[in-house]
Amino acid sequence: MDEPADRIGARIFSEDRRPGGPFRDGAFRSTKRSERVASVLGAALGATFSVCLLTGVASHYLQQPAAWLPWPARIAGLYRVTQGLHVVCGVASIPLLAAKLWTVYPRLFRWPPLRSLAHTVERISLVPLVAGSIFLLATGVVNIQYWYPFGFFFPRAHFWAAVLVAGALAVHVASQLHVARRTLGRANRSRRLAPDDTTDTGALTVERRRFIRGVAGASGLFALLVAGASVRPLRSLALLASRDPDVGPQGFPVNKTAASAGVDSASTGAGWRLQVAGGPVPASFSRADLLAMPPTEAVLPIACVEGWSASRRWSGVRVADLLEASGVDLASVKSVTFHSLEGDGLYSRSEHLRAFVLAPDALVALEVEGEALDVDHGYPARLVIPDQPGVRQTKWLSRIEVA
Ligand SMILES: Nc1nc2c(c(=O)[nH]1)N[C@H]1C(S)=C(S)[C@@H](COP(=O)(O)O)O[C@H]1N2
Ligand SMILES: [Mo]
Repeated sequence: MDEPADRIGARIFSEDRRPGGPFRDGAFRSTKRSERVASVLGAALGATFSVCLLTGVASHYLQQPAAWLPWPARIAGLYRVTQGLHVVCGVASIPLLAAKLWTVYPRLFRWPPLRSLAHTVERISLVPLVAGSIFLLATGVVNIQYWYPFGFFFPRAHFWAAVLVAGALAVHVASQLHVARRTLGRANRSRRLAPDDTTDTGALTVERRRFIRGVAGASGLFALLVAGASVRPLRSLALLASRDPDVGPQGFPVNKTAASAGVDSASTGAGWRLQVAGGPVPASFSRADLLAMPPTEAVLPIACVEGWSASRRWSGVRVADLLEASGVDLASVKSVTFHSLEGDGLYSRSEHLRAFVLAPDALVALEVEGEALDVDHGYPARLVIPDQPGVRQTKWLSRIEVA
């Protein structure tokens, strides 16, 4: 695999300048390492990272949707699946990345360290690749724990780190594809070496197979530790998940309580009104007015970006019906913004495109599972829309504005 250094490289990194320590020949002796082990782990990481990238881009888009890009707004559970996969694949990547780094880090101490321009570019791209990947997994894990020890805004930092990693990964894959082809090829698959063979070839010893199986097992176990946050039968295994989808007021989780949002009983009491701006004159509805309108029922999930999700039967007034009752011309609606009593929190309002908000199941919900909403779930009224992230299912509605 080590091609000879080009001429300049050979002069700078001559053999008699080779440092000792980890740079000496045979400094790393574990027989678990080989190019094939690195390739197998790389391929597995390629798969989990690709799922994370696609589902991450989807989540990013849904949090700031653009009208020019259509999205299947009526598959109610789609975001639940994509975001669940995002978190599960991210967590499953942790053992894979750790094993991959352990397998390849001795290469940092090869001599000569830089062999050619192409080799130098490939080495440099490893810095954003490794640092970015660790950053993504670390910030993702603390985020699903609702722990924000860092000063930056998580979604933006996570997004830009992903852009960086995707670019560095493209360089890495392009430069390493020939190695993967060779080591994962048919000839190598059937070649086996004696257990103590330390040559860095593609072939697998018994020990290397066991190592890969162990890493795969650890990765599967990590996935199980969070999957239960959205897959109900796995709830009891979800030790790493910060929410149990069946625990909370009315039997499902709450991210922000009314008290922590500064929503008190004075503002949700008899004087509460839902204002609708966008018709010929501003409209206003009490909770009794809304309850008197034709009710619509829908089974929809709350799918939090943090990976937990819970599907419930909601009942309330269809957003389209409410707008019509307020005199809004539905044909000209482009987007609708929902404001909360919460005031000026990060999630105190949400703007939704026409396709989402006029869906037949898009509700101003008043009840869940046949009971009036708990105040922590958004009483007197909350938004519940198909295929939208939880952060955009605004609770404690106060005002609706049509654009
Ligand atoms: N006004 C307001 N609405 C909000 C939030 C908030 O902080 N303020 N949190 C959102 C988030 S992040 C989620 S996941 C859902 C959770 O809804 P639940 O508490 O009823 O489960 O509410 C959303 N609605
Ligand atoms: Mo959320």
